[in-house]
Amino acid sequence: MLEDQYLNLEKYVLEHGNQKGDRTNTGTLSTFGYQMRFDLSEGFPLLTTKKVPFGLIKSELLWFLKGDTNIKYLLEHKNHIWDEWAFKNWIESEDYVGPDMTDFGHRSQTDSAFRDEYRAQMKIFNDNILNDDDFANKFGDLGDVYGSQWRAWKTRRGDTIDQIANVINMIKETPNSRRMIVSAWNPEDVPTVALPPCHTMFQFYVANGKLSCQLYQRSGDIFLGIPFNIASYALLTEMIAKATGLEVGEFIHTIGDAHIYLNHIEQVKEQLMRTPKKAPKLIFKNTHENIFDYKVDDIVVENYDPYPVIKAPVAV
Ligand code: DHF
Ligand code: TMP
Repeated sequence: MLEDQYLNLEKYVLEHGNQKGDRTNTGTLSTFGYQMRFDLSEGFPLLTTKKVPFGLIKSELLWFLKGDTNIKYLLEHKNHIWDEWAFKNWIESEDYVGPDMTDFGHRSQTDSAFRDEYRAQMKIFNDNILNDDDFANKFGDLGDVYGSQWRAWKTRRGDTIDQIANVINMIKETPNSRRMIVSAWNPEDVPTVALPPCHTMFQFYVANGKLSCQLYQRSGDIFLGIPFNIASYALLTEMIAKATGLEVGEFIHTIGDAHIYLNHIEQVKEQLMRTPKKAPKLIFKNTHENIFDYKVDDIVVENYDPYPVIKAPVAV
């Protein structure tokens, strides 16, 4: 089963992970260097052992592909997965006059009075982003995150490189190339960016009329982030295969620091008690020659019958 790749990762890290501190002070069980292989011809690797919100994965990927780095687009699509990182810019700025939000990630989990205040401030923040363009320009932008690295990598000469357009051209024109790489890791930007890129670089490979993709992810939150990342790169591979007239091969997911946060262990154990079901099917309702033209409604999954969602707090 496609999903066993992921469940085996959870099992492996539960059993063999090193107990290790981390930037967010949550604590993790962590393994260094792990690889999963998903044969995309077997189905679409959206987990069934818990409900994974595919709509959010789609809008996030289309946001990256547009080259957009402002969470306004995500909010317009009711996608809140990047809110905390933009919110942080606002509360740390001079414009912020509300109650103290320092360390909101931890405090909102342990202090219910604080949680209400935090939710109220987050609502104000979201409303401002959606309704006030100046505010959105100032605080909605996450800086040089994926959208910018992928579509408008800044060069020393002062121009930009569209890595996605370039890699699609290479897949079409020189499919045997061993240089079909998109890199998001820019050491110059790492100190200033909201969250240094977790998906550091990915490479394409063409053989026997099939397109494969391998991702090197430097850091992976096994319970929350990784299920999104698997589905997102599988979707990207499917879209690029369509655009280049190829079938899909494998998605190979290589992770550097693969970790289970200590406050996700119960959730992981609960997930491991569930027996995976058949993987869903990805359907393109409309296809576009130009992958930058896709809209969220063009892409759907069919026959997705997951177990219920398992909630877990995100470490900020
Ligand atoms: N930080 C950490 N510590 N882990 C992450 O996975 C992570 N991911 C980021 C940004 N920073 C991160 C971007 N991607 C969720 C999933 C992916 C994601 C951010 C958040 C998440 O919370 N997923 C929940 C439900 C989300 C919802 O329904 O709104 C889930 O149950 O999958
Ligand atoms: P770090 O920068 O200290 O590694 O923290 C980033 C955290 O976010 C880490 O737990 C990995 C997680 N993450 C993912 O797993 N997938 C993602 O796509 C993103 C953006 C983050």
